[in-house]
Amino acid sequence: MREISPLQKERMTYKPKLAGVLANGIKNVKLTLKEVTTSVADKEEIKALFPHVYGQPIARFASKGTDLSEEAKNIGVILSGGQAPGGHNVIAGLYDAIKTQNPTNKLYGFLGGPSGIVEGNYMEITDELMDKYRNTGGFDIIGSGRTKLETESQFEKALEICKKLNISAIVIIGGDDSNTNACLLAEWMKSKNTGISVIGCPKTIDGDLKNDQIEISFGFDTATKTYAELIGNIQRDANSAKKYWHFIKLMGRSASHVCLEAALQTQPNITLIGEEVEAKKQSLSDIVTYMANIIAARATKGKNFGIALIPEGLIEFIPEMKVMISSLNDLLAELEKDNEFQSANQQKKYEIITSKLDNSSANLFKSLPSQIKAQLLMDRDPHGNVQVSKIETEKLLIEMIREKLDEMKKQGSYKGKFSDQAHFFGYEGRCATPSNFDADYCYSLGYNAFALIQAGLTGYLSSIKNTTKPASEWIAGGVPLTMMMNMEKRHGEMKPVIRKALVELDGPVFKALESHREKWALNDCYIFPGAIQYFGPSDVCDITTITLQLEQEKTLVNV
Ligand code: FBP
Repeated sequence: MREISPLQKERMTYKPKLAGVLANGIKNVKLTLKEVTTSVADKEEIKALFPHVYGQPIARFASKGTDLSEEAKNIGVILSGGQAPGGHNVIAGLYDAIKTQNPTNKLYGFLGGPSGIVEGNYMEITDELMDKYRNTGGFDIIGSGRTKLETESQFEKALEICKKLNISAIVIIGGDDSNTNACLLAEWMKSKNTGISVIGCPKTIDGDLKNDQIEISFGFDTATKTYAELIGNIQRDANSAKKYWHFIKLMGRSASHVCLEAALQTQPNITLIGEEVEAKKQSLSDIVTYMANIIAARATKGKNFGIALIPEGLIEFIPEMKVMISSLNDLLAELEKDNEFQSANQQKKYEIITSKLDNSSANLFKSLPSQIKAQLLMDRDPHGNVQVSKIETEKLLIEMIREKLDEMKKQGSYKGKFSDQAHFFGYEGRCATPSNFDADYCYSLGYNAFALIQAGLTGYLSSIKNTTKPASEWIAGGVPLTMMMNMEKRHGEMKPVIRKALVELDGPVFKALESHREKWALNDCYIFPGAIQYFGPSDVCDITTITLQLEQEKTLVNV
């Protein structure tokens, strides 16, 4: 039997492209420090919490000059949070950078996410190990986890292990919450004069870790292309059988970027965008009416089938739900140590909850089907987030739409047949083989992280810009982590966190959807993107997401 697939074997030989400025190695790189920065909000609180790393300048590398340190260094690396295609290539870029600089440098991987550094679980990354994982999806080289790093004792344990392994820098590959960890660790390490720097790399399929300096988080490109392939396949199926309405929930904990990008790639009949629902103050019943009306309008044309995309984070954007979930978060944090609540059966828990919520939230909670109630009460993740991937919004909507259509049938405004299929695409895309874009981008992010370390920086996020251009024109540098922070309520307390980038309703990406969706609702304008291509013409293999193109070029490319 095979040990690896033919594609994986071939893919291992792929040489990722490196950002132009880094292509001759970091010995030929010069650092420029730009303007000083402030946090996106809550400046005084963030400054007080991060006095040693707050307000640092944006860093840029130029290719002429040799002012980075040539000191040999051991580095530790952590993969943190949800998997995203390309994580192994960040490690490969980092590994190649440190070994090129000095073959005696060592790279240690902490196992199972941030808990690895606290518990002292690690392995040395060797040539043999690294070569097995180049250009592959997943985080399985060292594993990942969601442990929150925030206590003095965790930081002390991290320092202890760094001293033992002679580690002078830690690279944390993660999303907003993981890079909040990175910032807290950087601050602590600097405050204690440990000489250990901490650098982050922007990961998340959700696409919500971006700003003027970070054009895209890695994994978004591959994950959305994978979902778009699956949606396209379902569209073909729906268009062939003409008998089902497919409701497809797409991952993305909060922001609807994944859903929006997948919609632009596939042109389905209905696309919900959480941020729009919030801005228009739409209730659950408004959403159901909107969807039912499209279903009814298609039925009048004899089309009892269609495709609806639903963002995973929708539920938290519906104003009434948002209020209820926020009260639930506070309540659950309060009830965490309440023995009566913790030992109660599910029915009793619902009663305790409804007795403590205000009237409108209590009534909304009561009106939900019991499986949704149970899903809403599940444990928050270690960063205090509701685990939206476990809430079956697509099924909730189907149930409510069915009831609405029955009502409309009685009133004579719907004469069709409604048969549904529910899907959730999330985990299917998080470990896909990275696209050429993610393979190259990630490799550059990792390589660049080492340049930031050798430039003596700490509390920075690795930044590669100009990414819609060929890699030879990519710009490398670093963004201070405090620049992206604000204060948010987590587990019932105000905490410093990196602010998520939500879909901008006046931006070119949402506008592209808005200007086409009426046509896509009634006519079948489906696009079938097919599988990601790794070999072949560049305009098929190297093309970036529509989101990135529209955001960077501000033109309606390909739509
Ligand atoms: P990150 O923010 O850590 O990248 O994870 C994002 C995500 O994939 C979300 O889209 C999803 O809601 C969540 O992770 C699922 O978490 P888990 O892997 O713990 O089930």
